[in-house]
Amino acid sequence: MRLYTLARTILLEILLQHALAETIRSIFLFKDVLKSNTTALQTSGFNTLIIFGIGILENGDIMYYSNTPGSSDVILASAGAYIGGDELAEKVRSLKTGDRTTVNRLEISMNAQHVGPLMASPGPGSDTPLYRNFEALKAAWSLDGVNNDDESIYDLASTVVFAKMLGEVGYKYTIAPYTNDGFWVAVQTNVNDGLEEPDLLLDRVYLQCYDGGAFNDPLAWQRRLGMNVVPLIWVTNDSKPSQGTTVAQARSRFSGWVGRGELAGGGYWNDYDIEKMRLSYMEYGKVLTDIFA
Ligand SMILES: *[C@@H]1O[C@H](CO)[C@@H](O)[C@H](O)[C@H]1NC(C)=O
Ligand SMILES: CC(=O)N[C@H]1CO[C@H](CO)[C@@H](O)[C@@H]1O
Repeated sequence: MRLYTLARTILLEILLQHALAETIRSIFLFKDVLKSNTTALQTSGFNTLIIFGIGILENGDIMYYSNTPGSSDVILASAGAYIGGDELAEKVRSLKTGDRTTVNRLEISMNAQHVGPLMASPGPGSDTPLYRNFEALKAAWSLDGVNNDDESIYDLASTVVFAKMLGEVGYKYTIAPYTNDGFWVAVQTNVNDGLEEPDLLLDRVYLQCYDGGAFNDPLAWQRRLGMNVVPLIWVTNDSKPSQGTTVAQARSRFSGWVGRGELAGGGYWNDYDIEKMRLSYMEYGKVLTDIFA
């Protein structure tokens, strides 16, 4: 009986992990976190928030670039210390810790600017400013992952070294491709070399299925990458209305894909537009909780 109970517990845990691993419900935070409706972000069914607009400076400092009128860029970490301010740190941490929050994973999203030169010199060592800055930021913001949204540089060698450095710091590593699948397959293969589920370093792929990636087929990308992906669609937006997706259209696109095969989850680009266009977080979130329960 004891053994049976133990076996059942283990089985349940495996099932649970499997289920959790399959139901990513994400949204990219384009708006300054200090100005966005964090209550809505916590309570609309999302389990993953990805904070957009992080960049590395030439000296290894980490910057939070403002994409919101009236906000300015903030240096988050320098010389191995977090200097982004308590208000911002508390706000970001609250996304995962609020009383009613459904969020259990926080990532920052960045491009590949200065990664190549910094990996060449001083390199990825644990005593470098870059390493220590990422360590300090992880602690201050309680981060789980770093998302690589490289859309221009595509340097394989430095990308892989940097990803492994972030793994040493304790981050998971994710990507957000819209094109260039050959590059991303090589990144996945190299970053995850010798690793297996559930210990993959590159453990998530957020695939842009709008704008430049409008014609991406998540199922085709999954076959090439050898892992399930999270397709992203763009909510209604007045800068490129043709790329906007209403709640009803979002439901139909995600259902269409899921009807053809299992996905890792679904997600949206981005919160700024939801607020600017006075859309409903709850309605967009419900599409994800219905389809990726
Ligand atoms: C933020 O979202 C919550 C929950 O969706 C809503 O009740 C509230 O009115 C929103 N706050 C603002 C300032 O829009
Ligand atoms: C994410 C994004 O590109 N949002 C845009 C939506 O439209 C407004 C203005 O129409 C832009 O300011 C945003 O940058």
